[in-house]
Amino acid sequence: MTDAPAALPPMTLLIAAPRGFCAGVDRAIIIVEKAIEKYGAPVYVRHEIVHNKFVVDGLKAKGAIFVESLDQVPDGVPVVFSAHGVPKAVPAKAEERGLDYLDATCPLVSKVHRQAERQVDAGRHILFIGHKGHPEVIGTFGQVPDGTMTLIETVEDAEAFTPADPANLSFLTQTTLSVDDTAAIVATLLRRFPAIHAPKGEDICYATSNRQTAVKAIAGKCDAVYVIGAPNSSNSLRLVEVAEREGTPARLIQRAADIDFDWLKDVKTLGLTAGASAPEILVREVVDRIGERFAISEQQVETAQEHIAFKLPRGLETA
Ligand code: 0K2
Ligand code: SF4
Repeated sequence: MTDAPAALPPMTLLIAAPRGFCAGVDRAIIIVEKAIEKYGAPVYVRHEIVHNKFVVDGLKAKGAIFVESLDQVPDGVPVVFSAHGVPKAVPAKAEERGLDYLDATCPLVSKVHRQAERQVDAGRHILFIGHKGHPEVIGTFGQVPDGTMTLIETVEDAEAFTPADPANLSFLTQTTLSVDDTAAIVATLLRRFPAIHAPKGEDICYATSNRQTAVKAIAGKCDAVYVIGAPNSSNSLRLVEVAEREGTPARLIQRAADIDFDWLKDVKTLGLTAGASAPEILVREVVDRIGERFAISEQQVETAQEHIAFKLPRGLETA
């Protein structure tokens, strides 16, 4: 007689919504795919189109070649700029070399670029709230002349900044920041510089803030949270921080192979979400892998619905 298989331990999965791809990521990936259809392979892409290895590997298989600098793009082949945006010098250089280029910068990042130009035209010095070295920050700094923008990463930076002219300041932000940390930095700037010019709307984009609200809604009810996303994905890292601040241990994983079943040993309720650059197929992969070891019951917890889509650049709509 064979033993009956031991019953799997129960686990509730609370799956945050919205999660995963945003409209800017969708658009950026479609731009690369359509560029390959239109021009034929290879199409070069400057920087990871979005910060996700699975996405990048999928596009490589279709004929995309990823490089970090325009200098690595040979003459006569098309190049796509990533969703995070590029300094003005990059398209200028592409034009100088006669390269066909397609700009996959998210329209919400481009909006911040235009605001930066406007502030400088109005004679204001810009305090840019963001993370040093991130490609979006490099791209936004590259919209304005050197010396017209100062990076503010923390409340301490906001306390320490000494302006040449406190009456002519403005602030802008990276699109993928922590909503709560940014509010604290902005409050410090407003207290110190009451005349500072604020952006019209939020620069932190709808997708970033919706995903943070959604993970906040589940984290308190969970014993642990997994965020699916890449270690260089700013918006994904922020989701881990938000969950941890609710007092729940949280970790970033790229896909099912990264699941630590020791860490899940005593977990009865696990929260799951995904950054704006992480495809839903990886969420399903993680759920299925956990389902091999636990008797799972899945619940979606929706805090908002998203119906945003961005137009493709001219010339690609029909490709
Ligand atoms: O969150 P990040 O800016 O690091 O970028 P990704 O993870 O690629 O997500 C897409 C957002 C791109 C621009 O905002
Ligand atoms: Fe655009 Fe926001 Fe998505 Fe970045 S996270 S690509 S700013 S919609």
